[in-house]
Amino acid sequence: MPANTTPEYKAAEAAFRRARDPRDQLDCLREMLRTIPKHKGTEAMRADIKTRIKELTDALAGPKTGGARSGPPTVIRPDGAAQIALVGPPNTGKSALHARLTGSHSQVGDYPFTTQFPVPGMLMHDDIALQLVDLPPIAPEHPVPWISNALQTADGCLLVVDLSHPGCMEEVVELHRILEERRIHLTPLWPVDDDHPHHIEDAFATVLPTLLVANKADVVNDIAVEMRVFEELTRLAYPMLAMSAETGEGLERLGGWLFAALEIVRIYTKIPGEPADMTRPFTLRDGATIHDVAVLVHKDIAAGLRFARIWGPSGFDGAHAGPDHVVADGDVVELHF
Ligand SMILES: Nc1nc2c(ncn2[C@@H]2O[C@H](COP(=O)(O)OP(=O)(O)O)[C@@H](O)[C@H]2O)c(=O)[nH]1
Ligand SMILES: [Mg+2]
Repeated sequence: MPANTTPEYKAAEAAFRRARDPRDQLDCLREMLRTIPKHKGTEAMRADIKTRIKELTDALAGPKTGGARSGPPTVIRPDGAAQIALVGPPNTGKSALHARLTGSHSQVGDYPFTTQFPVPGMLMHDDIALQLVDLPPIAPEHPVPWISNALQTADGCLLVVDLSHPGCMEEVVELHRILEERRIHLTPLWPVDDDHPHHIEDAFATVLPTLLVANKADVVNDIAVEMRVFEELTRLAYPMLAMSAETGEGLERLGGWLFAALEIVRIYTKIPGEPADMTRPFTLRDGATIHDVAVLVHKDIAAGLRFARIWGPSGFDGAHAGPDHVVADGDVVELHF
């Protein structure tokens, strides 16, 4: 962060870090550019902001006929309770996992670099959906110019590795180097607090909570031993799950793992005098309040909110609660405004 910035600029930067929707990010970037003090000390930062604005505008524009760029958009608009990106070296089975977990038709190939563009898909867990985004491999021989924009919208990532492949560790080291160059930092800590992103003094750093997925467990002799060896030799402390896209082994644990790690809270809303809608919860994060629920329902409701009645873990029998009341997973909430 450049020295001597204004509170206005700091607020815009904090909002940018929190923003997940690329369109909101673009608004925040414009606000950052508008509020940043214009002197020598902020020159590099202003150039960075302009580059980001240009990249994001291009990414959102999608295919351009007759232009230099063509193909699908490179930024996927977040959907569902969270967006999780699949990253990893070539041929580790990212697309095979994606297809099996989400029912997508992401192309699986027995040659590297089959996946060229982000492919979204939804993973169902109980009554919520998590968005999984399949991505091209991250490897030195295949630069992906838009990778930081694509990862900026994610809440976390699956680092998919193939422990049966002899070059696995070198590839994972390379992957980290490439990502760090693009200012993307993987962390074993879930979830990330956007206001204090691990003390990285870089507005454009992306800090991604990471789960290591040891895929192809079906062709590894003793997957638990291999995972321990990998952890010891690489010194990477990511939480790990073993899986096989081939046999389906371990796949059923992913939804629950992500739900807990992301600290997702499901809230069911009801209208006075009517039964609650128990089919489609709103999803928030641990620590969210009645006010946050109201914002999700409608911002006009949030503005005029007086109180709520709550049934469930954080209140019972329709007890009254104010806008600051912290909700809990499974609460039924009736908003009064
Ligand atoms: N044995 C085995 N092969 C797998 C598994 N997952 C993927 N593959 C194979 O690995 C190759 C690469 O898969 P793909 O999903 O395209 O990898 P990506 O480049 O990471 O997207 C394909 O031949 C897949 O059939 C698995 O769990 N076990
Ligand atoms: Mg692929």
